[in-house]
Amino acid sequence: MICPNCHRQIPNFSESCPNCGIAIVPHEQVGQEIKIRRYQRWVFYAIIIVVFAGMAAYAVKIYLDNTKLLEKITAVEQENSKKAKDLADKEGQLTQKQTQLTQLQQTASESQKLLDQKTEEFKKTLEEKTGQLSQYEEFRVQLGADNANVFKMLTDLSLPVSNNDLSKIALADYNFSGLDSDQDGLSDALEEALGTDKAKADSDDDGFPDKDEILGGYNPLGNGKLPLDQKFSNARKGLILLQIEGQGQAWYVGPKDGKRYFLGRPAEALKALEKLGTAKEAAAETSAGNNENNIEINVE
Ligand SMILES: [Ca+2]
Ligand SMILES: [Ca+2]
Ligand SMILES: [Ca+2]
Repeated sequence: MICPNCHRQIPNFSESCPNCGIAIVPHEQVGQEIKIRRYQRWVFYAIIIVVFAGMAAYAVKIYLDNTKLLEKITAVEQENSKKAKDLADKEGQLTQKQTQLTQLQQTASESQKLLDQKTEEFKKTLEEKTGQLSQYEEFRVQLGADNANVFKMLTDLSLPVSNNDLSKIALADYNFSGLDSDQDGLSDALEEALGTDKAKADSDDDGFPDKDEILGGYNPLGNGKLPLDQKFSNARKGLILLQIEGQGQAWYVGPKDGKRYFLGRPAEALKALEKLGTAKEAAAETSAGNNENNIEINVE
């Protein structure tokens, strides 16, 4: 056999080279060694393949996971987009509701304002009526015993009236006679009831006498016309009105012409009624217990 180191001939089955001294390995041992080495190589290859396969599988898994994650993210984004749209819609509706609420609040505020105004007007009217009633009561208390019966008849038949309402009814050319200090054709008593100056024929110095102005429908105490109201007058036809803001002067509203006829103060009123027509019958009806606020008097 040949030494594998010094390549010289050596005896078969030598355990070492007699020339160079290197240990000689037998052929069987070499074959075994080669088998082991091959086996190890295949194991190494197998490990490498397994590792690569594992890495590839892991990469595929990561890829699939990523794909799923991306799908989930896309779905979530779509859902978020939908929710954002819903939110925008809700905000739009909320804005609309707020606008409606503001409008309702404005309407409520206006209604409240109107209510306050009406309440205020009602209070004012109530105060006026209360004032008129107290004046009326005061006037009743001031009346003397002589006037009591006449007054009772008048109050049973009459309605209280304010000066303002009285001015809405046209004046009839009747009962102007009596003491006339300023000689303007209107008696002092009538001028007291009308509010004109009984010492001046032309109370407002406009060149037109009081009588001409008042019978013509003009204001004898200033510019313009009287606030005549035919509807108001018509509603009071046939009634006796008692002027509670003055001295209790009585007026009769003609049932035909709707004008007011001066009856004078309570004591004088009965005479005036007698002159007008059927005051006696009216008084008799009153004493008999008939309290209707309307009597028939013929006005010629
Ligand atoms: Ca006069
Ligand atoms: Ca006068
Ligand atoms: Ca005048």
